[in-house]
Amino acid sequence: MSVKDSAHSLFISDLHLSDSRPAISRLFFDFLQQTAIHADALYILGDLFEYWLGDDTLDAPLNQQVCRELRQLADSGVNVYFMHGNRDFLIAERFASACHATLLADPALVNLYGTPTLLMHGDTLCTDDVKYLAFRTQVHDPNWQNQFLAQPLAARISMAQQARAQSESDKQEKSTEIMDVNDDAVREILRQHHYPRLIHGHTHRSAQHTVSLDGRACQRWVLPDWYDNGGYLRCDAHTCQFASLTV
Ligand code: LP5
Ligand code: MN
Repeated sequence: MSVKDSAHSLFISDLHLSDSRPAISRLFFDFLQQTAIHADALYILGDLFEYWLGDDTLDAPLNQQVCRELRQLADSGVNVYFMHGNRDFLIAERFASACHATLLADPALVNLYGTPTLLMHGDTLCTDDVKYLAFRTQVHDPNWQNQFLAQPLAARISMAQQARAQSESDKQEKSTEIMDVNDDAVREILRQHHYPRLIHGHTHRSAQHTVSLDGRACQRWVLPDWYDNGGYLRCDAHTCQFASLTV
């Protein structure tokens, strides 16, 4: 069977690549070279990096390597798409063009082999997490971002570390329900986009859900994180299925 006969796209998110977990970076590069190379498209739905402090960090060794590997994939004919997560929302056009990737808005509605499919990172569906959403509004403000990006790198690293520490401590106080998607928010976005299939990450609770809504059954696919091992979702014209990758 030729590659075209088995046309498919792959979806990943929440890799949280960082120098502190080199095995996951290696797993990702192997995935790009051995698995993603056979796909029509690779969709990275946010949190590729543990955090991103600005496109002026592109020449850090790990960032450079990730970019080189993505560029090789794109240059071999695979469309590479990138959506922001809550850790790497500062990725901008300079990064995307260096990697030969296309930045996607969140949400993005795509026609996947005839099935309308809504792609999201997933954080905006967690509407019960009021404290997180307030933080998100602040750091998505263009003025805040310009001021942040104008700081020296050492100051940005320090602020990111403080934010991470605060986030970890706040999460101890939040229930698992608060940090999961809100069912009404899911229904609302599905209605707004005329009942597509939904694929998102962020919650790290990989699963396939069926949302019964207004007499229809919408599929919601939640992508796995890449903390201990890795994984991806593969969709073709007929079906979607999860696959896992072992370090
Ligand atoms: O990230 P994760 O998955 O562990 O938790 C998320 C939510 N937390 C966040 C915060 C990020 O982890 C912070 C790191 C981002 C670095 C980006 C670049 C630098 C930006 C610098 C910003 C100052 O996204 C967490 C959710 C959870 O998902 C589940 O959905 O609950 O939300 C929070 O924990 C938010 C907190 O409740 C409130 C925000 C605290 C940040 C305070 C900033 C203090 C910095 C002071 C600097 C002088
Ligand atoms: Mn996330």
